[in-house]
Amino acid sequence: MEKTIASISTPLGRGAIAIIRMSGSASLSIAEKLFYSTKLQFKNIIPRFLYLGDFYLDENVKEKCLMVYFKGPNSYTGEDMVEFQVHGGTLLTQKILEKLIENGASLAGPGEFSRRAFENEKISLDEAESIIGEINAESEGELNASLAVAGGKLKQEVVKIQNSLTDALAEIEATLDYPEEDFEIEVKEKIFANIKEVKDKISAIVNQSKNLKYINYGINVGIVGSPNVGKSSLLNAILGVERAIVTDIEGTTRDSITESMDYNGIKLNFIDTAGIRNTVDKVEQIGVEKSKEYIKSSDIVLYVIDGSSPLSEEDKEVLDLLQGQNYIVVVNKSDKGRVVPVFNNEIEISALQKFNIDNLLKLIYNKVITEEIDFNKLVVTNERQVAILKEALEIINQILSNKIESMDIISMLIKSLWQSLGKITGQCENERIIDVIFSKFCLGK
Ligand SMILES: Nc1nc2c(ncn2[C@@H]2O[C@H](COP(=O)(O)OP(=O)(O)OP(=O)(O)O)[C@@H](O)[C@H]2O)c(=O)[nH]1
Ligand SMILES: [Mg+2]
Repeated sequence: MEKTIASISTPLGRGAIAIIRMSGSASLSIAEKLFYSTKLQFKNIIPRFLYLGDFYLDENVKEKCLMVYFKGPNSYTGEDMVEFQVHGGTLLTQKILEKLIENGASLAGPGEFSRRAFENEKISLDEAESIIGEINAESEGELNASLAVAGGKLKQEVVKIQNSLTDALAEIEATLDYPEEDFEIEVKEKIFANIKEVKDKISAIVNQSKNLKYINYGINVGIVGSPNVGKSSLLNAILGVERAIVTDIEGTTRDSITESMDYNGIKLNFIDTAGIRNTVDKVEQIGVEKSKEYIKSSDIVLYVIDGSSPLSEEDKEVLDLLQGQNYIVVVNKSDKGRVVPVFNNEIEISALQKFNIDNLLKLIYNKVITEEIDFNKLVVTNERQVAILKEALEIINQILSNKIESMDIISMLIKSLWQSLGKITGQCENERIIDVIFSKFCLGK
């Protein structure tokens, strides 16, 4: 018999309420030894009803709390479950957990509740993964994408595709019974049309997920330029708070500062850097080196210049460093008039007067997100799932390549396509990969 597991499911630390839960066939009998409520007879317990009572930590020490029982299979894990809602506090929750373990429960490992949910077919593998995505989501886009997958949108799509592949396999079987030439050609055409449709569906999902890196981690935007052009002022104008120190002294910013904001569901991570110039100051030198590194590692660079005075030698040096990078020329201090020439791919702003900042954000977004993201469609943000979809596309291309004549080979490839897709939902994924996936969960989930 499977062990009954227990864990604290809310974050550790002080909070108004903490939840400790158990899953497994002994849940109720363990609870019976420790929880007492005048309203409750355990043999007549009503599932999903919240009972107020006392949890006995000791013969004389009790803690008022709420208890709820979920009768399997109607629970998160599919097993019998009991949850206690208690006053938050590290020591108290720890003691309650210890009590459950003393009375027969085992400590749950990370993701063990969700793993049981998967094993009892309450959730598929892609749904489990997107639950991790939801927990870790930092931008609205990432959250929405994860919610859709957790809600079964991807699974439904995969199952639909698999069903049409099963139909194709059945058709192939039929040709083996009727080996006339004409019939075989007819069936082949039908199958190819079917596979092309599958290809379009998968390609659409993969295309939507092109921006996966940006949806998951955001766009890194380096703010670089020579000293005093207004880089830190720009960061502050974007954030709407005085985050970075601004002075009229060259070399004010020495260390880089990163701050993020949400734009259209995508996180923009701005990195204000030290003005690039030759300097004897050791600390500033390190800052300048860092700025140069940020030029290379950013997804897009804002090359800030002071438009009200001619380009300096330093400005030109920075421009040289930008060759080959994705960058926008940000002509700042427009309030003071303009003397610099017009650049390709520029935008005029005033950090001081907060002029044109919204348009700058739009420009950054459009220059990086070249494939429009439609969060109403299915967006897969999990790297493993996208890799499988790409693998499936490769098999499809093999099937559609004109080189294959034999029905046997087509049938074999369709089978491997079917199995490949099964890895998304976990239908035929091996134990080891499943272990890795669930180990990414936090404790108590
Ligand atoms: N008139 C005007 N002044 C600005 C504008 N933006 C920045 N300044 C001024 O320019 C000076 C330098 O601004 P910072 O934001 O510190 O410049 P920085 O590029 O971060 O400078 P370093 O950190 O030294 O590299 C300050 O006196 C700002 O008030 C602007 O749009 N218009
Ligand atoms: Mg600065």
